[in-house]
Amino acid sequence: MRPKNFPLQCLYVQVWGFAHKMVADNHQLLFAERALLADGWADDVVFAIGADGRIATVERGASAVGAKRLGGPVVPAVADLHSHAFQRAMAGLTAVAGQGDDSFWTWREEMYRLVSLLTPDDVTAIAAKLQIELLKGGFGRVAEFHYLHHGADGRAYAAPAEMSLAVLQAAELSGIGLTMLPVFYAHSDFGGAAPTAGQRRFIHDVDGFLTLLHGLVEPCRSVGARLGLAFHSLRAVTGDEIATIMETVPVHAPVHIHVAEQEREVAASIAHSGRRPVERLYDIAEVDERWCLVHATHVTDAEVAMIVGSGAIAGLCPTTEADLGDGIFPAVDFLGAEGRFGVGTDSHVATSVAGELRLLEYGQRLRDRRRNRMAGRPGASVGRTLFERVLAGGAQAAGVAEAGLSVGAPADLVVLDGRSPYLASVEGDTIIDRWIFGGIGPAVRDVMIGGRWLIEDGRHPKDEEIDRAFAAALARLRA
Ligand code: NGQ
Ligand code: ZN
Repeated sequence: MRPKNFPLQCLYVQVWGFAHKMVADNHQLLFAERALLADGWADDVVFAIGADGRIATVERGASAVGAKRLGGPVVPAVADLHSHAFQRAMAGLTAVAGQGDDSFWTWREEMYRLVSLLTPDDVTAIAAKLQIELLKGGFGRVAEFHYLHHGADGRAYAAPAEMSLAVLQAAELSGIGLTMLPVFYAHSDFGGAAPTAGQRRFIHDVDGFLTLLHGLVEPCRSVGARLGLAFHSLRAVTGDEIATIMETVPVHAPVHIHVAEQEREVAASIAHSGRRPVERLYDIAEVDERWCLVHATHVTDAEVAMIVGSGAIAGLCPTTEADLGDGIFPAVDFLGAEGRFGVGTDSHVATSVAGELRLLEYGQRLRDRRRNRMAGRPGASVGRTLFERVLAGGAQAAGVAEAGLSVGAPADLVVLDGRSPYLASVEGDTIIDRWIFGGIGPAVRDVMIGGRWLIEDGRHPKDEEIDRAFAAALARLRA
C-alpha cells in the first residue's frame, strides 16, 4: 500500500539516499533490523563496509534507505578452532562395530587407512566442500591443524608444502578465512618412540619442519591466510623439540596442541613422567595466550587453574569428542573460573556452530542431571553466553585480533533466516537460544566474509563445481 505521505517520504528518501551515497562511493551499506554488536543487540543498524573488507562505521537506529536490507538477524561469524579437513571424507563411515572393543584407537586405524589413500587433489576437493559446509553452519574462519604432509610412501613431495598448499587452494575456492597450522609430528608415543608405518605421512625432524614453516609464510600471506603452528600431541613431540621450535616462532602466532583427550593418554603420560598431560605441558613449555589446548578433556581442578591462569584457550570439539568416546570436559567449572574456550568441528561429523554449542551444553547437563549449565549467571541465556565465549575464544585461538561486529573488525557476518517463524517471532538472546536449542533446521541464510558475500540464500556460487569434485574424490576413495 502506498503511504499517504508519499511525496514527503520521497524527499526523505532523496535526502538520506544522498547522505548514504557519500559513504557509499567506496563502501557497501548494509541494514539489519537486529544485530548482535560487540556490546549487545541493537536495532536498525547500518554497517558501512570498506573496500578493505572491514567494518568502517556502525550506526544504530539508522534508516534503511540506500542500504541493502539484510534478510534476518545478524550475528558475527565464529572461528572454528580445530579442523582436520580430510576427515570429512569419512564422516558416518566408522559406525560399524568391530570385535566389541571399538575405541578412539580403533577409529584411528580406520582414519589412517583414509590417510594412506589421499592425494593433494583429494585434499583440496574435500577441504573446499567442508569449508563451504562450515560457512553454511555459521563459521567464518577455520584453523586447520594440518599434519598430512608427505606422499603415501612417507617421502616428502618435490614441493614439501604440497599438501599445505592443497588446503590453501581450498580456502581460495571457498573464501573462508584460514588459519594454517602446520603440525610438527615426530614420534608415536611418550619418550620419543619411533613413529609407526601408519604415521609416515606426518613425520618431520625439527629442521624439516622449520623449512616447511618458512616455506609457508609467503603462500599464506599471498592468499590472506594466517600462519601459526601446532604440535600434534605430547605423544608425538618431546620437550626438547617443543623448546627448539618455540625459539623460532614469531611472538603472536597461534600454537595449538592436542592434549589429555583419552584416558589412555593420561595413563601413558603419568607412566612416562609422573605427570598428567596438562601438568606435563606446563612443565616443558611456557604456555600463554598464544596457545590452544585442544580437547583438554581429562583435567583436574589444579590443571583447570593452570589453563585459566595462562590465558590459553581450551579448544573443545564436542561432536567429535562424543563420536570418539573421549569424555566430558569440566566446562561448568572452567566457565566459572573465567576460563577462555572456543569450539572446533575437528573430524567434522557435524559442521555447524549450533551443533557444537548444543552438545557442549548437553554434555554438561547429562553429566550433572541439571539444566542450563553454561549460562554463567542467573538470568543469562545459555546460547548467548556460549556464543559470546566461543566468538572471543575462537578469534584468539585463530590469531585474529578482533572478534565481533565493531568498527575496524573484518566484515565477517552471518545473517540468520528472518523468514523462519521461529526466529521472526523472538528477539535478543532468544534468537540465539532458538538457533542452538530449538531444532529449527538450517538457520543460516547469508554469510559475508571480509566484505564478500560467500553464501547467499543458503548457496555458494561454486556449490556445483565443488560438489562434483568432492563426489569424484569420494568415489575414488571408496573404490
Ligand atoms: C588426529 N584426532 O590427529 O586426527 C586425532 C587422532 C591421534 C583427534 N584427536 C589421532 N580427534 O590423536 O593420535
Ligand atoms: Zn584433532
